[in-house]
Amino acid sequence: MKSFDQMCKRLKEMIDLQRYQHTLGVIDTALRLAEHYRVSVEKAKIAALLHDCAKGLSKYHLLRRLKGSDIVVDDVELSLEPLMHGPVGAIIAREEFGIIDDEILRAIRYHTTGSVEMTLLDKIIFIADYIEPNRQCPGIDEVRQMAFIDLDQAIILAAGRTIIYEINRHNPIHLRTVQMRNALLERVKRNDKERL
Ligand code: DGI
Ligand code: FE
Ligand code: FE
Repeated sequence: MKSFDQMCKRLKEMIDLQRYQHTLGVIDTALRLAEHYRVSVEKAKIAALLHDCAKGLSKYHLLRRLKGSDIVVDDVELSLEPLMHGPVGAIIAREEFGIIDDEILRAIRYHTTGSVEMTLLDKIIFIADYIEPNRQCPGIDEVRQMAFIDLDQAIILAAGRTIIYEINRHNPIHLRTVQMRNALLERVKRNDKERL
């Protein structure tokens, strides 16, 4: 594995400056969340650094990377370019950055759609990506505050906003985005009942 500085240098050559600045924001936010929720800050730092490493690739190169890899994607992921950079990012993190830690690789793999059974690290990368300081969208401050109070509620808010946004643009919603939200709603409901 390369040193963190070497990885930063390599990443800078792969994505544009704006994406790199977004990445620095995600690292900063992910580190604060990792400390707050007592997750490995080392893993959070690397997953955040590499989460968008495939974002600069064209559809042709995304597809080429997927072909011949052992990462399986479904038809919706294949049909929507924005959904391909997570899986391909995990491939590049492993093949070009030498990351072998499965927890880091899956956090990168699922950072756009989420998944039904998310680890704490998955959740931290998912929400850090959404709330990092360079991001601006209506209602984001509510998600920013919620992220440090209840991670599941924050993801429910973020996923809900993404789903509404994509539906308004007549885009398909990935099943995993919906399944993640359903699973978290169920979990929050269970926790509320237990507290009564
Ligand atoms: O790569 P980023 O811009 O930092 O953020 P991201 O990886 O979370 O998301 C990339 C895009 O994917 C973003 O515009 C939201 C979109 N997206 C997430 N889930 C879905 C989706 N788009 C569609 N059509 N369906 C989804 O389920
Ligand atoms: Fe992304
Ligand atoms: Fe991102």
